[in-house]
Amino acid sequence: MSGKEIEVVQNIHDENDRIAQEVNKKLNDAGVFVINVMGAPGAGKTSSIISIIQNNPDKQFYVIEGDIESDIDAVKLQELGIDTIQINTNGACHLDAPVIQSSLQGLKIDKPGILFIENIGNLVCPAEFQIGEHIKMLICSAAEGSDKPYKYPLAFEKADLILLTKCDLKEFVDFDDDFFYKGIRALNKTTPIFEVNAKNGQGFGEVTAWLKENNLT
Ligand SMILES: Nc1nc2c(ncn2[C@@H]2O[C@H](COP(=O)(O)OP(=O)(O)OP(=O)(O)O)[C@@H](O)[C@H]2O)c(=O)[nH]1
Ligand SMILES: [Mg+2]
Repeated sequence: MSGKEIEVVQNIHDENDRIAQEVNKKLNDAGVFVINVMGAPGAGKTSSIISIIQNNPDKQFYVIEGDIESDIDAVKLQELGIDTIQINTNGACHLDAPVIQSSLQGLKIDKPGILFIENIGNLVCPAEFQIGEHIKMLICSAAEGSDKPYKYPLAFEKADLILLTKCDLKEFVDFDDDFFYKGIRALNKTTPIFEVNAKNGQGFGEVTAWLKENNLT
């Protein structure tokens, strides 16, 4: 990359971060805690969001669903009575702060609560862009294999909370716990890691307890 190209990329990141701060301030002032949900396609992002919400029936939740195309996830959440809007990027591999800023006009926020922003299914690009979040929650499924922290380090390094989903499938995919945990801890010494199964709700009680301990719900 030439010096000029590096400068342009840096300017794009700086402008994105400035808008991300504005988004964060606006939501923070409204008493809304923002969780950027990242993970590969099909890792279990939507299923985990639903499980966490169902574990906290008395709390107010909002969801912004990011997908390249379709409204499948938003419709699923809306049918469960969850305040959700859909964003389609029509090709872009991640959400950015300007997209979130303009989409907020479509989300009626009238109570404090938690806003999940489900990022585009992708284990690379979403980790590079702030979108106004307070924390990043990484969803990684056992079915993806235990080597993912080694191959896609940035997402694991930046995560404030990690959910290892589809733990019911571990035995069928030769999942190596020690290898997985060792890979994460080499990048990120402190992030809590919860093992969950959205098919029977296992592990989501612990996730809820962590959110409560940290005064997020
Ligand atoms: N066995 C098992 N299947 C799961 C679990 N969590 C999710 N799934 C299934 O995995 C598939 C993908 O789940 P989603 O929650 O839609 O994944 P996602 O990350 O939101 O997918 P995209 O939005 O398309 O990137 C669905 O068929 C789910 O039923 C789990 O804990 N165990
Ligand atoms: Mg989804």
